[in-house]
Amino acid sequence: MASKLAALQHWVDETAALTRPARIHWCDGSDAEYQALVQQMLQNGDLIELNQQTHPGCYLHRSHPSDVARVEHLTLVCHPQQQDSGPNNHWMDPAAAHAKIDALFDGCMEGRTLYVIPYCMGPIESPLARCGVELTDSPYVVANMRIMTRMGAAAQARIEREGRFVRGLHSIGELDPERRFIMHFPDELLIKSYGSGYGGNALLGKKCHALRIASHQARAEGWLAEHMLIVGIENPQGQIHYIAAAFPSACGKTNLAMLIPPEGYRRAGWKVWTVGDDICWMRPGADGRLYAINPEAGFFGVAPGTSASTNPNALASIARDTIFTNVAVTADNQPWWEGLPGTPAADWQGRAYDRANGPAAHPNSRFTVSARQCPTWSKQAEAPAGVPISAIVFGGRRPSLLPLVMEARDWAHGVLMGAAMGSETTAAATGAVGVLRRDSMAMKPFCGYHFGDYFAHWLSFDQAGAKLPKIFHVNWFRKGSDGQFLWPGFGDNLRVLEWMIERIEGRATGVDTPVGILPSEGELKLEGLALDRTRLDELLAVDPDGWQDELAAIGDYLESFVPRLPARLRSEQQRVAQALAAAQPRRRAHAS
Ligand code: GTP
Ligand code: SPV
Ligand code: MN
Repeated sequence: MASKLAALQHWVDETAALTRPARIHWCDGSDAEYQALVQQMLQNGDLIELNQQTHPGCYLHRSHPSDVARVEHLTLVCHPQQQDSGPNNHWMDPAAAHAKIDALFDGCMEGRTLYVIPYCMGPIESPLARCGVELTDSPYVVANMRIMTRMGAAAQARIEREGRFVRGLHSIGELDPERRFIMHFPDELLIKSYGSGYGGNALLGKKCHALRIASHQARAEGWLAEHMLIVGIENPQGQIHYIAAAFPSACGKTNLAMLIPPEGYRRAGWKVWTVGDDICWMRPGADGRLYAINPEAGFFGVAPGTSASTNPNALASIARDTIFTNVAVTADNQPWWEGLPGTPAADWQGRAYDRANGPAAHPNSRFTVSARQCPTWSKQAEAPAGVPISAIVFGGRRPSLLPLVMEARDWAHGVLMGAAMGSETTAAATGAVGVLRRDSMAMKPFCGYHFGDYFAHWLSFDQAGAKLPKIFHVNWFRKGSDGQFLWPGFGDNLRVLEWMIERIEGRATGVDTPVGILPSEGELKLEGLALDRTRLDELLAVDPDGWQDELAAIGDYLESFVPRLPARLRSEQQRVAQALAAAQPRRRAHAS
């Protein structure tokens, strides 16, 4: 008996009877265990040693070429009633889903080891943290979970104390896309994932638990589980504002969380502290403010584009003890991706590099690294009570229309901004890249229940006594007529965050428009930035016709959640649409 908790022991026994592993290993989370796993994977080819002089403790994993990203069409949220999963999720009847996936699990671990991974999402002493256990036959998953979560003996002790945990069963199966499912059973606090070894499909503590299952729990318990970074902005007086920001996958969360201030800001004494780069759990505290923890302990970050000019903090973090997945390598066996200096010798599939084969590193190639290795890792990231949130930011890749920044007039307007979010798709999920789609609160692939109920849950935080954060919307990705990004982005995004803080502290007035409050003349600090006036005007322009079309499209989108669409959200959309129409009757005929 390896667990004192009957429910845990029973589930492990039952799973072993189904999957028939050759042996069972209970993970303790120790260094020795991690090193032994690495040695085993170096021998069986799951890991390839990188240059240990330049990158000590760094290894490369090449996943199956058909298994390189999340697979949304194979990801199911199985509530007993289909309508509870909503049009935002794929659904299967739970009994049918269990039967289908259990048939795949039948005998799938023969000759293999079943690893039992107890883990805690959040600081181990935090009342906001939640625990889970993942059962997997993948040592790569174990090694990644060790970096990404508080994994091992301490988590198991908490689980045995609390008696309640999220169950996640995973097997790489045959890595056959035809035999691949990522299934969620929120009522049972249960995840079953088969046939993928990649990222969010396989590291079940991450998107499956900390977002899909947790969002369902959070709704029942009065908190929020969100696809957000958490960053602390310290001004020269030493005051820190914590900001949570939701951007869809591969739209800039890791980069904003690790931002390095522009030169002038650094000299003035501004500092940036990283609390989280992907997931945020928050709940109202006794003082009415929202308090947030990062449930993760590491970063599973996008490699391409990470460089000394864009994200030096990430680059410093991954100089040692990092697992790289699907990056390229140089002739002297250093990890390489597009955006780094030097040249690749072999691409992400291990072929001699040939530009005819596309990028050397897969566009969704990643690094897995402990958050403790980040130079700007915040001490408050370990605080059991979490950090108070001053602002919530929504944003996405919008080549046109959406201004650099705008502020919601109140909570309901902010919820509308979040619900209406759109972004061009990226390589983080399989499918077409660069297609504009609605991605409410960056949660389209991750909300474990009906979006209509989710919007209502967001609205419900607006209660007497609540001291809610201000809500903003940003767009770092607006393009000019030359097709280039108008805004420099990265470190310069601090200029936008500073304006938000000025608004929070009541020092900036902003200018009211029908779509939100924008910086007024001179309020965005642009010293040291070579941004000409016409580009700035374009970045902050509000095109009334374009916005009327946008509000109509938002209205249509919201209708898709009827009958669960909250009336308050629809009335908010109508309010903005009417304000736009009143401010500027249409100039051009509607060409449709
Ligand atoms: P997930 O881990 O998939 O959730 O992604 P993420 O939201 O953390 O995105 P990340 O910060 O890894 O950025 C993804 C890509 O966007 C990288 O190639 C970045 O270089 C690029 N990027 C990030 N911030 C900016 C920005 O401010 N401007 C521009 N132009 N590109 C950016
Ligand atoms: C994302 O796609 O938003 C990620 C990577 O952060 S994954 O862990 O694969 O979900
Ligand atoms: Mn993400």
